[in-house]
Amino acid sequence: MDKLHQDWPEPIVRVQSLSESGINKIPDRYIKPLPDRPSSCGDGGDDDDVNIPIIDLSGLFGDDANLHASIMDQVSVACREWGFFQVINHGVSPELMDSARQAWREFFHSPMEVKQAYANSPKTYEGYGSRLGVDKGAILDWGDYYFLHYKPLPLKDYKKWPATPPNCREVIDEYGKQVVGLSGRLMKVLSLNLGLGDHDLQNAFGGENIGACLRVNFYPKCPQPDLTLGLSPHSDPGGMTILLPDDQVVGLQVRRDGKWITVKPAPHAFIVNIGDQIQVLSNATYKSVEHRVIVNSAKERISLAFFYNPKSDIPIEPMKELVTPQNPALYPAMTFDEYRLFIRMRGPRGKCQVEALKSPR
Ligand SMILES: O=C(O)CCC(=O)C(=O)O
Repeated sequence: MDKLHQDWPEPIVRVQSLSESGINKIPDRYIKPLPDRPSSCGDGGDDDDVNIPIIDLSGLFGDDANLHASIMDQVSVACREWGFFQVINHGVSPELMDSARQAWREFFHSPMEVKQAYANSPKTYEGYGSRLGVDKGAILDWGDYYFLHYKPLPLKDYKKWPATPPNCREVIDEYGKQVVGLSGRLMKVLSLNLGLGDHDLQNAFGGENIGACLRVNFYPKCPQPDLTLGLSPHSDPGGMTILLPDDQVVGLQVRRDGKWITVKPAPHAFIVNIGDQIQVLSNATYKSVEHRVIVNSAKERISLAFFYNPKSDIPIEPMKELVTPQNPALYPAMTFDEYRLFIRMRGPRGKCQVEALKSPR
């Protein structure tokens, strides 16, 4: 049987159940090798004074040409130099952001039998999960999650979305609509900044037929946070990620110049990051950046990662306008379906997956 048609290689243990059982030592299978632990000296340490750029989008669609140019420029610098930035005044309702996070908190605090009804499998990953990757004996991350599809329409299946709390499906629906709207606006900005027409990047994603999915991450309290990670280093395989972080607890770290920078979220900000597919389409003008999540012993943490992806069955390759004799195409064409299959078998692995595609021609 090929790897993706099997079930999980070992019985699934919910990290939340482990955490709530009151253990004071984490099981061996969550203990990371020394160099991968959060405060290992080998990673250059954390830099507390630095933050990713914060960009106020409020002037983006107004009449002030200077302000407009300045915002375009801030996004351009953030995409080229960071691959990660925060946006405020982005047009998504702050109340909706709060209610989406609250609905998911309530879901994760529902009785286990309610959550188990949505238990997922590696075939599609949809539903309630506790591991990524199917390697038997793998060291696992300290987190549970829920994964669902919002787009395209044939994949959007309300029955696979939680019915608890009662407003959950309605809130996800409206949240998805507004975040897809924000993603479309950002795609235009990126496209123009790459020197393309405002619709070109979106068209390369398949126009209206993009994919969009949500992974809600739930990181329970951890009695030994120095030994493990909530989510191992990875770059996002899709197009662009719009992350709603926890409003109380930090945890996301971005790799920059060999150091891990802890993101300090601004109130009601979204964290935007470039995924592997935009790295490929932009011929590495914009790069997806490695990130990871640390956990702590005092507070649980929740985050909503909304992945805005190309249509899954069209070839994604460097855009012809960005390929010249001086800048040859760095990647071969591959559909997002093919790429995702490759990633899902292996789980989070830093940036080695997109790097493995590199083939100067
Ligand atoms: O929890 C976070 O802040 C980041 C989550 C993340 O990187 C992901 O879901 O891919």
